Amino acid sequence: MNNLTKANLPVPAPRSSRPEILAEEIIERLTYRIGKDAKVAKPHDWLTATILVIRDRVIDKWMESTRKVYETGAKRVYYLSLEFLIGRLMRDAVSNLGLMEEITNALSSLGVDIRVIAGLEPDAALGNGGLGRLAACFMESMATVDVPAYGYGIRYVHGLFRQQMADGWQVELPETWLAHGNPWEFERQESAYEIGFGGAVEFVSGHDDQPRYVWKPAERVIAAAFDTPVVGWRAKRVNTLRLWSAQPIDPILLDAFNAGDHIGALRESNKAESLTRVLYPADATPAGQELRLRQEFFFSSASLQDILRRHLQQYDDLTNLADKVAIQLNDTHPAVSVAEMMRLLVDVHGLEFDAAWDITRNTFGYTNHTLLPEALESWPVPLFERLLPRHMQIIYAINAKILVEARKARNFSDAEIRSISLIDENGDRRLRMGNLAFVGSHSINGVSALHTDLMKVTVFADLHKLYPDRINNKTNGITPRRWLMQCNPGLTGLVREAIGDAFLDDAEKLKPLDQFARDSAFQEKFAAVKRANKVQLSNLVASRMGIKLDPNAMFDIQIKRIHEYKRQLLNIVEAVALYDQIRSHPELDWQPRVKLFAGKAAPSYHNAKLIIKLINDVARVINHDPSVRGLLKVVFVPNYNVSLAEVMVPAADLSEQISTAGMEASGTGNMKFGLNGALTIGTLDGANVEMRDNVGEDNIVIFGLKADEVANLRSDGHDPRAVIERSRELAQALSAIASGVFSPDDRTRYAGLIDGIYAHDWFMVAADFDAYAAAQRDVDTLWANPSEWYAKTINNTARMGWFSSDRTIRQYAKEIWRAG
Ligand code: GPQ
Repeated sequence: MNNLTKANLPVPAPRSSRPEILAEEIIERLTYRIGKDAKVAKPHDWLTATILVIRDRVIDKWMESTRKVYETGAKRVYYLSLEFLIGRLMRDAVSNLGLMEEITNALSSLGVDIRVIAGLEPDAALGNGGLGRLAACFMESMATVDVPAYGYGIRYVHGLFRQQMADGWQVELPETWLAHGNPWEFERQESAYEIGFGGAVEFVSGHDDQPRYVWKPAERVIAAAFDTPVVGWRAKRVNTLRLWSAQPIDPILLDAFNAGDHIGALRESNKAESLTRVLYPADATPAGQELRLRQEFFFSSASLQDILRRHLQQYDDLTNLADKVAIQLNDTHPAVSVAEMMRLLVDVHGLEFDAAWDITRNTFGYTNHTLLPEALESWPVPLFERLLPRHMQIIYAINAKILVEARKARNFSDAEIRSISLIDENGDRRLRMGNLAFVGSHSINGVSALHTDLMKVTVFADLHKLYPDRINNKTNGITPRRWLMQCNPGLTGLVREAIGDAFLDDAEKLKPLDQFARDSAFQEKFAAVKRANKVQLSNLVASRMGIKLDPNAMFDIQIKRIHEYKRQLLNIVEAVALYDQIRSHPELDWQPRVKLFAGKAAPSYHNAKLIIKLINDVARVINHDPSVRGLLKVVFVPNYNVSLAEVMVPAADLSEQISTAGMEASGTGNMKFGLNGALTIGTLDGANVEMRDNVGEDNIVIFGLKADEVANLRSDGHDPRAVIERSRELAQALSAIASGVFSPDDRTRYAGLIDGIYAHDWFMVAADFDAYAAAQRDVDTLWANPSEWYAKTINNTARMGWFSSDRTIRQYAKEIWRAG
């Protein structure tokens, strides 16, 4: 068909949104796409049919958005991330399309309850925690604020493991989100690329005096694209999340098969497919395994080949790449992209090295998400060189260029030069991915003001001296669609009643709600919404765990990955101290509390898993002790994921954001809770600092050491033993845990964990304990005064709008991408 006849092809009319039509289409999909009669269809079939109908509405907008970028020549933004923690999509899509009522009615006319089938949708967990969830919020916000963007990542067959409890211990089970197929995605067999590994580099003499090289990989696999449309609020725009799946070049080696080697015949195929089979479950701790580096290169190379193909198809010119393309590296996981872009520009497209370098640097931006030294990715040079020999060469060339530049720029000491180098020469030689991402980008951003300031004086101190204009801050945000409107319809309805609808399009327009903070009629309604959300969570806990919660008690919640720096241990030690106090001072006016925890531990993180067990051990004792008189309950809710967060966040009275100051880059759970009307108890860490600035210091409970105090204490010598001896409550709680009061079946279970607090207290659990316990008693006092409590929590909802990821994305678009 030639282009003329193509241009004359009819475009289908946009789909109707009338419930009768929707219902008809659902039956039609059930029959012709799924092959089921409505009479025998299972709930899953209804879900799939419904998603297919919703997807059609999304497609109309999707094509329009894609067409528009071609026509206007707008700059495209590419967000490269090894993780996208998406969660369920149906409610999000329906709500952003504005079809909630219509779909609900269509389904109910067919005798189907939307809540029942919505609960069957798998929770897509292609990520570990905050970093992956941020990528998902960003995808939704980029569509909302009309930035033409593509997310690129990996289509893991198994997302983050399912967490089960066995006698209080975490057990990991495989997750199978694709078991019933994935009706949201489109497989694009035509968008497939070859990805190489290993082999050798060959020298080819060019016509010019520039040496030319070609990489001859020893192994090759295919990257195949799967696209999921991402709808923005009010369906203004629909962007694409493109996830790569690895496939073998030869699905079966027929020679081997015919010779009787049936297993060997599939070896290639298995090897290719294992590349994208599972998500690495470690959060902020590099696994350091070859497969991980293969995953990183695989998705980087596929994405860059795709980006260049699309660009060349439209512009047939690479010199304007940085004007038309912005690529954001979500942490260092895709940092090898810097070298791969250079290889593609120089070896494949024939650009000069220096010209290619300018294009590369002007195209990339890099977001850093942690300062933890153990979390900074680096690869042993021999491993990297074996897997990516041409990239290693290119990196040496980049390094030479940078170090010459540094020597010229100013009088750097040898130590400073060593820290700028892309190669860490201390011990075995390692390639520093953070440094590679830094020098290959025009913008390096942190994720909260404090974190960005610390970046400049810690990990990137010397690179910052060399390139003082590159580090900038972009404080994280969350999408208010998922994290207010969808997860908390009660509060959303109440706010609309009070201040109208403007906040639906601009979260900062929640501000007028401030006027209602001290309005007792409004406070009552606000409290009723909170209580209803607590009842909902109580029902979930009752049905999953058989534990009964009192929705009148304060719900005190800490949900996030289990990590020592996040200090779930501080929280549970305080619970033990409180338990002591309640028993020894029964005459005092204790405020009933339920302490809820949820979160996964990396399977290889011993102390994190032990902390989960400790929480469960403490829960068992406290929850069964009649002398507690229902004043304290401890619950660890298993298998934390996005969907569980959507129930827990709206039900929180108190939000625990208690990381050791200087260690949490930003936090985003903190924002979700504040927006949903919880009071925060927290340290001056990450974005908590900016939350305090926004909500006002009277509306947040801040305690503990500040980041500089932690640093000073660590360098000047902290004597935890002396601190513990001065604090009776702490000493008693620690000794109870260490001596086996909560683990009669294994009295020494926690001896090592508690020993760490006595010996070095790296995470400042002892150092911050008294301040934390005192802050908790302040919280009790506030809770005892409901009108004060609700005034503060209403102020929180009113003042958290700035933490919308729409604001964050607008800042990225304006200051980093120059797009949109
Ligand atoms: N974060 Cl390096 C992760 O979730 N995983 C990681 O591997 C790294 C960081 C988090 C970080 O701990 C939080 O403070 C941030 O709020 C979040 O990234 C998003 O920036």
